[in-house]
Amino acid sequence: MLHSPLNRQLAERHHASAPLVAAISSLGRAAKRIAFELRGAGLAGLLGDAGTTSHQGEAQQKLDLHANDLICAELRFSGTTGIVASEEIEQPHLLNDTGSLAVLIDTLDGSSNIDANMPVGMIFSIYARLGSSPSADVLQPGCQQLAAGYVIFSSATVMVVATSGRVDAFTLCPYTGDFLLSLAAITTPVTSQYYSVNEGYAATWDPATQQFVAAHRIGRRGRYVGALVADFHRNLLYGGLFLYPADHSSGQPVTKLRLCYEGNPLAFIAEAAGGAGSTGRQRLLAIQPTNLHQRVAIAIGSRDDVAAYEAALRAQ
Ligand code: AHM
Ligand code: MG
Repeated sequence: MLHSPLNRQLAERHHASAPLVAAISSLGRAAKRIAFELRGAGLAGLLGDAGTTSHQGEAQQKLDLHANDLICAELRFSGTTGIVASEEIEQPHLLNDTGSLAVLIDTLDGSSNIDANMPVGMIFSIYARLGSSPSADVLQPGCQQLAAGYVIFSSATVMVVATSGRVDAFTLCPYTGDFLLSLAAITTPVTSQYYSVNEGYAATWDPATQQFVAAHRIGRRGRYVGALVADFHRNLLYGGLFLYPADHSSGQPVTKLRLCYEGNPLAFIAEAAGGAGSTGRQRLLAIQPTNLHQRVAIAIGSRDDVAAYEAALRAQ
């Protein structure tokens, strides 16, 4: 039923457990705060670099750090999240001893776009804790996710939530402050007229990727915001193939996007909507992560388009 509130929809249609509902609701509360703060960030002096670098040596935006604090505080308050891991912190943190869930967060993906008032997103991935150690809790293959989702902060703030077999979108209602069901049981087209890739890097790709993109683009339309959640969201709704291939210019493949924070949650959502997620050579959700912050090549979106890319790499 459209306009059903987030909690009710999760319990009734996703059959989510009470701890899972509590964790996703707390992410929703954090998202409301972040949406509010993003609107006033330019006035409050919250834009720009924080002057710090992440454990991976990347410049952190003030809002990256602020959003990370807000999300961790809400997850701690939920009580059901035991462990949190995020792009902004090196090691997983223990939030609640008794919490049964591990939550992985890309706090503000595409944050370098904030100063230009472009869309940004928060991505989340939720697992049942295994209980042996925090690193075991967060280093599970993506196919073990209980739920995954993202929030896109754009002209509207929309949270997309997937559990296995169901994807729903909830729009933050500006009148009531609730996330209300706005698209139910989303399915993504199996093939599409759109592709999303940063073609400025074409010379750095392996020859098979270069040839594939050169052929695939003919008769299709390119759409690339450069903010993953925005590119993924558009492709989820209208169909499309998002690619972020490895850069081979140094002789070794170098990839950018993270398996645990970006690849796995988005692949879980894509698969739940009838799409696919791959490195080009293997299913993303089948990878056993070895490092929380490891990076992968990503091909994600319409099922037949992802399969065509995989076939092109196999034929190399
Ligand atoms: P970030 O985690 O530093 O924000 O970088 C991730 C972003 C993604 O949102 C986007 O898909 C990608 O970087 C764009 O990269 P590029 O500008 O190299 O095309
Ligand atoms: Mg990111």
